[in-house]
Amino acid sequence: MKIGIVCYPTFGGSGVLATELGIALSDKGYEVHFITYEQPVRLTQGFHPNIYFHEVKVPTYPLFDFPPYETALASTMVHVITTQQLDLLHLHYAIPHASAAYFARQILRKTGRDIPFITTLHGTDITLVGRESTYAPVVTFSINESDAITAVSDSLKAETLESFDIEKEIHVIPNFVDVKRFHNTDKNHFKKMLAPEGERILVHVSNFRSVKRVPDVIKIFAEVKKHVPAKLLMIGDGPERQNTEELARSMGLYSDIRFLGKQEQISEILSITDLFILPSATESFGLSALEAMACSVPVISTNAGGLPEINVQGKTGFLSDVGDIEDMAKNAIHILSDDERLHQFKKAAIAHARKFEKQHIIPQYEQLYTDVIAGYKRVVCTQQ
Ligand code: GMT
Repeated sequence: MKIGIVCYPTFGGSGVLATELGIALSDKGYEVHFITYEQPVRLTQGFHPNIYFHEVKVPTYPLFDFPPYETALASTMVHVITTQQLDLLHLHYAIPHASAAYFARQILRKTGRDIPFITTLHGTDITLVGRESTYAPVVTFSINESDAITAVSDSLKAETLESFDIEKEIHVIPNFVDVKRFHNTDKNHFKKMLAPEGERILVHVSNFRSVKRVPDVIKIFAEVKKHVPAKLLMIGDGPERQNTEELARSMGLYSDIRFLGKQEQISEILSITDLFILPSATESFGLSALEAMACSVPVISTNAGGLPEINVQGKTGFLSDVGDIEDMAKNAIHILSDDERLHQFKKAAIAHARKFEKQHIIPQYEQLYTDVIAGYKRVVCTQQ
């Protein structure tokens, strides 16, 4: 089967998941064609003979204050589907991928070709951006035109049905983790460099957008440090980074916090981590927390969106209301202040993460691809 995967190539969760899915499918013998504007970040590690990358080029022109990416994407889809004879398109993040795919399919139908497409909803395409009135009519239409719709959590499915007039079934296929790559390895020499006095290491990973409430991480850390010797590693980059660094400085914490920017070898950092902090205002799933759990790291998070589906209260970590810094700090101190308790939380975190191992989840996508292609052929035949 030849599958086209359309995604954002950046460090955001939807692009990471799409790339991991493409790699897993290629390992199983599928031919995978990524269509996006840059080489996806996780695709830069290792060579995959079954994977192709087709760059979407958006030519500039003095008239274009906003270069028309969606038009360039639809045209690239048409070229790739035609020349590579793809069987299916799988779109990650609805905007603008689903509407571009609808457009490409209309063009292809004029030439007698046809192809089904599946849209996977990831989060902010539904919970924040997609429901804005400037986008909502196109998002609703193009989701409904998809031959199948998936959401990464029960919570995201419920939010989609609440916010949009959806006429089709939404299949929940949770995100997954590759435990061969995300597992705890011995990096004690590295730990000694970052925490020479044996301090606990706390980590936050995100794209530093306001939805992640990154300043809350600093405030939680300030409370933790009053009770437990600790260091904080901040991984990722984005619009809130500067504010957050300023906050850390103004609170006199800068020497105990390292802002490491975008990192590719996250599992090495997670291997020396004692606690993962994710205080998001909304989070459809929380892939970064699952990757931390796979490396035996317990999680302090909010109870927003799909987080209760991966973080188990009192077992793999704790969940608090959005903005309740005091409660998150109290729970962090509870986990970190006792070696044996920390050990139990670490064991529970990895055990729960294993339920989301890629070999349990990839077959669900494979089955959906087979069903969609079979259903699509039947519909096309009866229409002829
Ligand atoms: O918030 C991000 O990290 C990026 C965003 C995206 O769509 O690229 O992530 C969303 O998709 C991830 C993969 O399915 C989920 O794990 C994240 O929870 C989700 N982010 C939000 O809902 C805020």
